[in-house]
Amino acid sequence: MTPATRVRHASAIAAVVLLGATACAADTSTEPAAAPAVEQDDASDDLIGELINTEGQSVGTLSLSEDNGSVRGEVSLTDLTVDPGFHGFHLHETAVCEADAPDGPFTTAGGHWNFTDAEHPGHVGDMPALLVIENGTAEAMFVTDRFTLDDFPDEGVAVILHEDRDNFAHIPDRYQSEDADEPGPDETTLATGDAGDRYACATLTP
Ligand SMILES: [Cu+2]
Repeated sequence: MTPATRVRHASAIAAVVLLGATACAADTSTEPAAAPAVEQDDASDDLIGELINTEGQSVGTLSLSEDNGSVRGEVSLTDLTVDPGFHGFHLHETAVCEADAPDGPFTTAGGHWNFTDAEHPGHVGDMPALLVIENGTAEAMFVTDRFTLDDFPDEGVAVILHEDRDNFAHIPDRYQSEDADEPGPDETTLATGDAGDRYACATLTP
């Protein structure tokens, strides 16, 4: 045994003795064991938004709840008159749902909610596309870690269901926009996913 290995050996024994001492101390303790921290699922903290269409009629809800460090979203929509298929579905930055906004329905909800430098589809408020089926309903459950419910600003945000599909800025380099200098997604695509007009809107306020 070299002097160096002897020293390491001695340290290992010391560590074992120390661990033993700690275990003994714990065994003789009369303190009740601390209960493990359990995250309470407090339904009152959930955020629920009721979406209205451009006629002001309710078409269902999006609810968001904390789920072990991530957020669970549940969507249940009915009476949708958009084409069946996938539709862009995002949180937008301003909690205002104005069907008769001057620039078009629900445009006052602003752009996608985002507090990072990311572009679409990396925005905080980018959620999975919603599949509307032939009978005009859409049901979905998803989990996201893009935000927590604590991240919501006091004024809230809006959720928007769009008329069109979200392309998630997936524009292969063989395509070039008239507005861009180079192939691939242009500025509009990187901001919106080209999901088209806004069909329904809800505010989500903590
Ligand atoms: Cu949107």
